Amino acid sequence: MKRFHRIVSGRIWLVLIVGTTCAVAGCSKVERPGTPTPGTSETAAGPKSDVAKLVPIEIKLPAPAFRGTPKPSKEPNVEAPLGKPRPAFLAPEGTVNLARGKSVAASDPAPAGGEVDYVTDGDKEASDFGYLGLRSGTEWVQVDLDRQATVYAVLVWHNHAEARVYRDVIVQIGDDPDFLDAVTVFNNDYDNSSGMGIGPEVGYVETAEGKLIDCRGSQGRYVRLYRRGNHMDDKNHYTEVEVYGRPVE
Ligand SMILES: [Ca+2]
Ligand SMILES: [Ca+2]
Repeated sequence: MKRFHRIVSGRIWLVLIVGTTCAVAGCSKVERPGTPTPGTSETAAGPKSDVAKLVPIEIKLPAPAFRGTPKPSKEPNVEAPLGKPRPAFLAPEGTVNLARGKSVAASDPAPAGGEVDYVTDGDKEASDFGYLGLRSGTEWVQVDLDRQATVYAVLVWHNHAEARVYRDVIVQIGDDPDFLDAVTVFNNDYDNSSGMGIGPEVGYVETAEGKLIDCRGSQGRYVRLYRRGNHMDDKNHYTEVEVYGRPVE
């Protein structure tokens, strides 16, 4: 039944939602193939001696699965959908998803739905049974990459069955599991309601393409992703998190 739903949803979207399947924010931070971005050049992404060839990272997208009529968002500072597929994101050759199968911790000791393992199990399809649901408020999940890595991009899917705008999307990378010392690579909390400072990034609409965050070669072992509900309800969902990088030698 789940499979049928995905197939039907996908076909409907192929017909009806052409031009919006990639309606995500963040595409402004990526470049066309062959055009190194500031965050993926050998000077910005790592040591100057790192002259690895830049290639598009390979991303396997889930099926588009919007259902129902989207509830208009009144959230301020939300960028318009790109209206076309997200351009390829370039990173040094050998960059892979380091998060797959890795252990996940969450701020909520008793998640209302799902398991923390869902965040890195590789299943990104839209399903009410496929996401980790955390309590309301500012909550986080944290992926342990097992070892320090140079991170070029984080890709996250919340609940992409609906066109939700998640609030206070904050992503940090650090070597300390308690994140007392970490680098913030994305923060779109415009009113500091999560108490971590006002962030410069804008909001975006959740879709099957997920949100790609340019991490510009930040190094660390842990990646933490905060949320504070979304424009439809106060729930925090995590379907999948991918961390594209290379282990530090
Ligand atoms: Ca998953
Ligand atoms: Ca906020």
